[in-house]
Amino acid sequence: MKDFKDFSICYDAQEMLKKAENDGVETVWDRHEKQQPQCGYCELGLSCRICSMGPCRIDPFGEGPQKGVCGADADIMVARNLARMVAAGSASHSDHGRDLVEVLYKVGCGKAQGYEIRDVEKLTNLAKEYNVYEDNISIQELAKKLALAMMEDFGMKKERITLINRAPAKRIELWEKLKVIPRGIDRETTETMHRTHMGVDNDYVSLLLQSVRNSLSDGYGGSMIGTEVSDIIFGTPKPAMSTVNLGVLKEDHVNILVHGHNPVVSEMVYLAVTDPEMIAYARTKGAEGINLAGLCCTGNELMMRKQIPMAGNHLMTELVMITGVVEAIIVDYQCIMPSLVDVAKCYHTKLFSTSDKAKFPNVKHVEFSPETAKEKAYTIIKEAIDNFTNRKKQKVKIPVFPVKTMTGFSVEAILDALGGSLDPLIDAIKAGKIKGAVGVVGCNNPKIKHDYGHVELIKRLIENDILVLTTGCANVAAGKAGLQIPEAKELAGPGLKEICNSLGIPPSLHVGSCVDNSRILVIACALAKALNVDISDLPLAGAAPEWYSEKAVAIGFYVMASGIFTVLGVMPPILGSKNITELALKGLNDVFKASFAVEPDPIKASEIIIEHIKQKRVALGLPI
Ligand code: SF4
Ligand code: MSK
Repeated sequence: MKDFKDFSICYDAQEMLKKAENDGVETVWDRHEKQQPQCGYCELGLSCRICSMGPCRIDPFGEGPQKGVCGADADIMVARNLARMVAAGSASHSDHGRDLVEVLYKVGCGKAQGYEIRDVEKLTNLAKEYNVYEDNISIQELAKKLALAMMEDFGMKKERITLINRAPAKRIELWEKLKVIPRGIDRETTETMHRTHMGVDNDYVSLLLQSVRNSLSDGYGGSMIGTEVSDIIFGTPKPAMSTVNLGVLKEDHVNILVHGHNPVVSEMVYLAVTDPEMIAYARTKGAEGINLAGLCCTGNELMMRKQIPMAGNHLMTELVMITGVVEAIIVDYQCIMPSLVDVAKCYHTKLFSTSDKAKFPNVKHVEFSPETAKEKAYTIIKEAIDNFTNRKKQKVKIPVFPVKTMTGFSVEAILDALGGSLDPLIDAIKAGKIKGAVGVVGCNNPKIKHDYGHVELIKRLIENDILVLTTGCANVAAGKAGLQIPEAKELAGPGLKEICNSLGIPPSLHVGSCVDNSRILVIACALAKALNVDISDLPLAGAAPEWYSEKAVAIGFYVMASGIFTVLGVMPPILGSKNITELALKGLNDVFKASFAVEPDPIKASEIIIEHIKQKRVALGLPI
């Protein structure tokens, strides 16, 4: 008998896993088990299939081949594989950012029905930052100008991307010395792919430096643009309450879920489900109304701005359908497991794909573009409503009641909560009330007990007076565990509790989706500038306790390269190269003044982070 408590700490997940077994539905955990043992060469980074002289592998025990057919050794193989992960991750975030810039441009041209400029102040500020501001032109014209200027960041017209200038002077100086300032967002990804072709860059250090440059083109480029333009078009998030877990689904409503990363589609879906005519139509089918909920980062985007409830994170995306009450899942792109199509077949759920970049066999594809998004959203919602009558009562089970969670902590919202400046936060850090801050980010991975890594780490950090900022799937874990409501201050150490009390904030803040890690960068840069130090001097750390995605590798690289020590819960495929392992875990400190640690046990990870923060405080002459 399987004990599903070994799979997830969440009761809703455990109950749905039991039901999956009864319903004969295969899940990500089943497939993970069937894959055991996973390939040891690949785990170590010691396999290569870059060219057709291969595939090749290197024997880690020194008995078999030590070089690929082309002569690539372990260092080259590991570095190339890692670099390609960074390139894929950066490309994903950056292509998402580009889609938003295109919407901004079409809003400027008056061709994007349903979309508008919601944050004029941010538009104006960014136009100034991009040096394209004119005060005698319309908002629409300004949107167009900014979009065109941002598009240039993607190409090779420039020496450096614009928003890299947000970093403190000392960091920029270091990046200049190391020649890792990104020149163009697309350019760096292309160059990484070029360098990792057989017979181009055969020096592992050089490959890793390019990986850093590529990742910075994501963090201060594609992702940062993605966040800023989303705020301009959809509104800059403000703190507000919402709900989370499978209990957000409603038995008497048409349940529609949005999944993926890009808010371009989901915002139009939101518009359609709140239309009284559509609600009236749902009533004609016997439903009380329409219930929209989110999954993964599209869910985060909607929750941050519209307080739409969150059904679950990465490992919940199959389980959500096992409730038997989901009429439709509308997906955009990224982190959408192909298996969703098989799970949907076991229930009445209809899947809809919306991007030509992310299609699924046998799934209805409704192509969204800024020009047609609104009408397409209505088409899908109508079909979802029609599907309500196909629901099978005997298959329905919603295992929990929803829990409250707080959302909306954009940089602007954090500044507002602090009274308009970072000074109260700096004073609290100086006085030791807040010992430091940690970004806990990233996915779920069946290699780690679902949500255990996130929740245990966050609990330990906040009880040690460390403020936590969460993004991506970590938000959902923290929210479900009740760590993101102001009442969670009771779980915090005395200093952090006092600050949370006076500001009315939780000790763990929902900062947004995966691209919104850029918000954490902005805060780190602003703190360093305010104190006239480098980011690496600050008592900060990053953690990705349950990461799975190539995007997380890109994030890890740009966070480390920004000077922030980063702890990973899952080992990246680097152990096959002693040189690269040594560099990642230690040597990077001499180059970037930050490095990585890998620790799957969240309690031990918290101890490593707490010690790191202590050391940074001592170096700054602050009380510990
Ligand atoms: Fe083998 Fe070299 Fe080709 Fe990789 S690039 S598959 S190591 S021959
Ligand atoms: S959704 S990248 S599983 S955080 Fe951003 Fe979650 Fe990771 Fe996808």
